[in-house]
Amino acid sequence: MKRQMPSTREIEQEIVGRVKTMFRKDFEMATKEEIYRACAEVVNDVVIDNWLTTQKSFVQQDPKCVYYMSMEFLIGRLLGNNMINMRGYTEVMDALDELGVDINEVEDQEPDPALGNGGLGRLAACFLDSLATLQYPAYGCGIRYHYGMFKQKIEDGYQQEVPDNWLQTRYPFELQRTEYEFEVRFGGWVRYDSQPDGTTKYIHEGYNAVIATPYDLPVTGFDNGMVNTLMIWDAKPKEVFRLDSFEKGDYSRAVEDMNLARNLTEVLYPNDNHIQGKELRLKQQYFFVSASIQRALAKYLRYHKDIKKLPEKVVFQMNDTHPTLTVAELMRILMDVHGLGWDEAWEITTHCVAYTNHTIMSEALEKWPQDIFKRLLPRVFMIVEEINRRFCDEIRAKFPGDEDRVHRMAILADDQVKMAHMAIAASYSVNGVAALHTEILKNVSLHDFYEMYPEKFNNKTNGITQRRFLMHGNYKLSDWVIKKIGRGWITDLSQMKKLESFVDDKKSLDEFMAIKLDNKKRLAKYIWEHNGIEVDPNSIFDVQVKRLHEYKRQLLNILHVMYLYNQIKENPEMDFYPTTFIFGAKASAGYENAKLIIKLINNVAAVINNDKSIDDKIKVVFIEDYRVSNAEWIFAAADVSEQISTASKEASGTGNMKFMLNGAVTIGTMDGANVEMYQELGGENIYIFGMSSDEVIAHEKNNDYNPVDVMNGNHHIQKVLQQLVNGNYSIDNPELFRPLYNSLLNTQCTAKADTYFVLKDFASYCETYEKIQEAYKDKYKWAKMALENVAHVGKFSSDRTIQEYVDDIWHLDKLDLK
Ligand code: 73E
Repeated sequence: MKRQMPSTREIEQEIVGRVKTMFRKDFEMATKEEIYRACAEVVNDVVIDNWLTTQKSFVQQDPKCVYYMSMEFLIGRLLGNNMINMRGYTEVMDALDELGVDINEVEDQEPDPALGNGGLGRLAACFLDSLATLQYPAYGCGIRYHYGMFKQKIEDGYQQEVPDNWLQTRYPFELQRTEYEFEVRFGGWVRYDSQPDGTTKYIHEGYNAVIATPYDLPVTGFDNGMVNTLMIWDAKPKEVFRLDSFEKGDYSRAVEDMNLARNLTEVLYPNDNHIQGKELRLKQQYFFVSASIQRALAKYLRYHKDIKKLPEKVVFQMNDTHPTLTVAELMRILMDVHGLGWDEAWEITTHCVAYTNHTIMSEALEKWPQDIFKRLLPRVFMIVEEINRRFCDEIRAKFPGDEDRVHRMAILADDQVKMAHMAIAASYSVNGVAALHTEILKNVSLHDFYEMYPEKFNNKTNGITQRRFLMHGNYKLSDWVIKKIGRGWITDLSQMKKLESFVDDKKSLDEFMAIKLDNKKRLAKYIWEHNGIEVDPNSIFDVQVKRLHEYKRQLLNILHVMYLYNQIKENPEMDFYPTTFIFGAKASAGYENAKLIIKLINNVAAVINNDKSIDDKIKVVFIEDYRVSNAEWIFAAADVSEQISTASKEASGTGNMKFMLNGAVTIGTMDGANVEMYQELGGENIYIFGMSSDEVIAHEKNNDYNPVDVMNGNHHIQKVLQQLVNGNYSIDNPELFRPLYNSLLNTQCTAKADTYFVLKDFASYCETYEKIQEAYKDKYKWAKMALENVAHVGKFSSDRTIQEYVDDIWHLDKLDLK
């Protein structure tokens, strides 16, 4: 039976009681942090009962389970999320209100668990939310990084990275599970032992070992009593000192295990869409993959005897190539631990693993040097060699005489281990994350593999959870929608289309825009408190928030702002609707151009915001430390959503969907899921500009794009580019932005220039932006467009995405919680 949250009155008493027993304090003396901890326990109490019930149903019903393998889970804060899903948010808010405390301040005490970089990690979190809400049995498997995504400080316009010590004080939502610890081994060598029956036994010796300890986090479903589990793994040394080595005086060997365990889970690699190829990352991958598989198999074998039937109960979904070691590690365990032969083990493995591709960016492709791989994972490497040998034979059988193809597709080639190739060779399903992306995989990036295994390829367009990104982040709009069309959309977002009946009703449009204005005021206050910049809530809020990457083209956006500023300066009487350009983005620490773009945005902001002559027509704001918690407020306040990546580069995007859900109108390229938003919305409710992905891909292939020609033909671009290097935005050091200038033009050397077609799409972007300016002036026209966006967002719920994964790939049954 589902346990419900207590009444407001009971919650109030419980909070006061908890503060007393946990901190030996009267409520009046408690700090905000103590109140937060008390609230967390009140909510945990309910969550844990439901967690127990869910786990009992697991045992009774013995359903098939998906293990979502991901190096990143960007779950965000849990208190608010769990209160919403337990249907107790209002009750806790009212209880706190009675006690004279603001719920926002209480929620603000929770560290934002930032165990991910961006879209890929946040997608994993949305998927867990939807799995629990749809009542599908699932485990998330990841890493308990001690330091998550760094906190960003802006000093003098530059990004500074500050460590995110989220575990400094006890995290109230995790549960250490020492009873599910497993050993994970690195290094050493493999000894062969011939058996009397003619088979060979492989014995791993001389390794370093760590103990993997899982911490379980509850994943609550919405209003259904379902609580799934996210297990994040931490490492501890097997022996603090190896006594044998220590006695022999080999101190460094003695502390090896200890150091290995210490380093393993220390920090998340803060790179989005980029792989550095550091050995420690390979260790992290093997660590969590091995531990997760061991736990999954232990659970399976507790209730089943026949390991060969594993695919009936278990599926491992690999979130990009990062957990691809799942393939080889499962093979190893099935053969070396459970004694299966190769063919039996391969049969099981290839029916248990599926792979999602998230990017075509070449710098994000995982390739490990074979020597490192072999030294670190000697037995696993042997297995990869055999997978590769058989895979190459299979290619030769299907495409006789095509050795070029064998070389292109091999798992082991060019002294590297190509993780995507292994993932595809072993998976029974390979999916892209938006329709266009999947087509590009099939026709371009993974074309060889598509020709080999067309039946494996399928598309699963990404989605987002409306529980966090509307109910929690924008409760005013959420309440309004409930008033208009009821509550069905909370678990069935397609019902938003019922809002269609209000798009021509002026009274409804007034209410809708009044909520937007309130949300803009809330953000304006945040900006005032954090940036000291005064912005006008009646101006257009134009927002681009996402990781900083050249392909996402924040540079195009800020160059356009520079252009608009020039226009207004040259023509002060020009008709221009005041606009606040809002940016938020973290750059990977070593990504020089990305960091310089942040500096440029801040310098442009400093010049424009202080120019009295333009009458506040433009404001530019860079929001520091963009993350899940402030994202919710930013989406809620946006009028215009900037989704302006170079077509073909953004596999899907999910921010685009969050803006749409909150009634912002998109200006974007035909890239990723924007294409499907366009299909859902019709051309009148979205602003599309720029080259198509086909055009981009053709230019890349023919190598025939010359940005200098574009510049020469457009004096607006010339002026803006000159201003990059004439000190206009960096008086002290006119050369500061030269690297950006060079990246766009590169007149000196032969290196590629303007890889992401910023200048090529510039004119089209400017033209399209003028239409937005025009449209905003017509209040009802704009309101209607914005509401059409909410009404057509149905497809982009992660509930829909998960149902497709279940139907086409995982084949799970819903858990019965009655
Ligand atoms: O388009 C997004 C997509 O919406 C894509 O760039 C992102 O995944 C999102 C969810 O599908 C993504 N991140 C990474 N690859 N694709 C990535 C690669 C390496 C390290 C960390 C993240």
